[in-house]
Amino acid sequence: MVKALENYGWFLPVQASDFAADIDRGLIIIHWAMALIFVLWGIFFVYLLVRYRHRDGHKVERSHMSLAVSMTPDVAVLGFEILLIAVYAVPSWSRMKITVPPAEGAVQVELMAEQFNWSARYPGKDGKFGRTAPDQVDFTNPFGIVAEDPAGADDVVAVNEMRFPVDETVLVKLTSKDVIHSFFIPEFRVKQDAVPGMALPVWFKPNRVGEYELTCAQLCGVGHAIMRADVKVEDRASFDAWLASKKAAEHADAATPAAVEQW
Ligand SMILES: [Cu+2]
Repeated sequence: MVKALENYGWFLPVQASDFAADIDRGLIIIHWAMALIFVLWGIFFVYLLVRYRHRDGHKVERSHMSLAVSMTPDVAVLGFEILLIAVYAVPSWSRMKITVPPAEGAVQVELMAEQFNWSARYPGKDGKFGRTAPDQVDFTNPFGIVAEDPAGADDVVAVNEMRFPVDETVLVKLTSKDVIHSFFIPEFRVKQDAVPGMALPVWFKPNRVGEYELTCAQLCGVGHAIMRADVKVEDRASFDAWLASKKAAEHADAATPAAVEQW
């Protein structure tokens, strides 16, 4: 079980990917700006209440403020928002969502969401995913990996468990088997809907060794709340050892049919 709660304090969760600081910068700028606007408007409002309060001998009078003066706060807020979109939001969005890193050199993972599990597939030592076929899908083969394809022989499948080597770019191919789910690792500040019929790229570079939690962020049915996976970021050697152990366990399972039959 994940010690993910340790990653949360009074403010934002710990930053565990290269995107985190950038996302947090936006959140912090927007919150401080909103707090400032809230306080300034509050002061102005109280000033008006006092300045124009009811007093004997004073009558309501219309006065005319020039349009330029009355529009100044609105124009200032609008200008700030345009600046935020142009200077911060668009470049960050482009970096995080539009510019897909090349698959070569990245840790590739296929991640399939379904009610209510996350199945991950790693390509194994050859770096190639084996062919899949829908008629091969069963409980022990969630991706339907075709046994005859040599590229698939070393593929590693993990259910509700993902690991990533630290400081390496991870490229996830995200799919869904049934309804819309959403891939969300708060500490990475990465979120992406998993849409049936689409294979969507998600990428990030975990930069903090630790344990995290992948949660489904899209209400997807009665088991939504338990749709989660353990995520561990570790050094390269531990990651490779984990892949090898998963593969060994798979072979052991296949060698003892009883392990399968008990399901
Ligand atoms: Cu879900």
